[in-house]
Amino acid sequence: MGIVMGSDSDLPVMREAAQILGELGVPCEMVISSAHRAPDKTAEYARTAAGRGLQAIIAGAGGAAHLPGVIAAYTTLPVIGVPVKSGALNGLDALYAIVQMPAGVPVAAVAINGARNAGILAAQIIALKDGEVRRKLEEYRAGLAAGVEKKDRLLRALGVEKYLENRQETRDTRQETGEN
Ligand code: RP5
Repeated sequence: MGIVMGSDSDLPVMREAAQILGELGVPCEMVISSAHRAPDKTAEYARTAAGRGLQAIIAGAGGAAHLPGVIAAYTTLPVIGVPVKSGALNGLDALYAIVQMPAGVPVAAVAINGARNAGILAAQIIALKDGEVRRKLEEYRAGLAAGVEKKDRLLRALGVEKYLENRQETRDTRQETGEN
């Protein structure tokens, strides 16, 4: 899997794609390129991606976010675009730039800063032909369902007020210990 970003300032967001892909057992490479500042490098990366065995590309950029679209123009691999929140328009500029591709050259856009979902969607593409990744995705989904079940049980046990107090305390502890 290729994860490309327009600048190192996108890295804190884009590493979430790499993290979930790692958990799902999909190897990936991370690359900084730019549709505007390094157009030749971007074109070369996209042109050679399929030949190097990549099966999809995740591309994240902020502002005038042309990186995913330009990559999509140079390859028929599926491209997943991540609008990165940056600058005065808070990511809306990047979202519109990524989602409004002309007919014929699609980019699958995820939410602003939605790099984790980009990783999961990329893994789902890989899972079409890779049973082990599919199994890990199923496990991941089961974990999500178990998380909802746990919260539901706790809400029933504590009631609304105590649940919210407990939730706030958990958040405060997470912030203190630097956990997400
Ligand atoms: C975009 O411009 C990048 O993807 C980044 O999100 C934004 C700002 O880049 P830097 O000025 O931080 O390098 O091309």
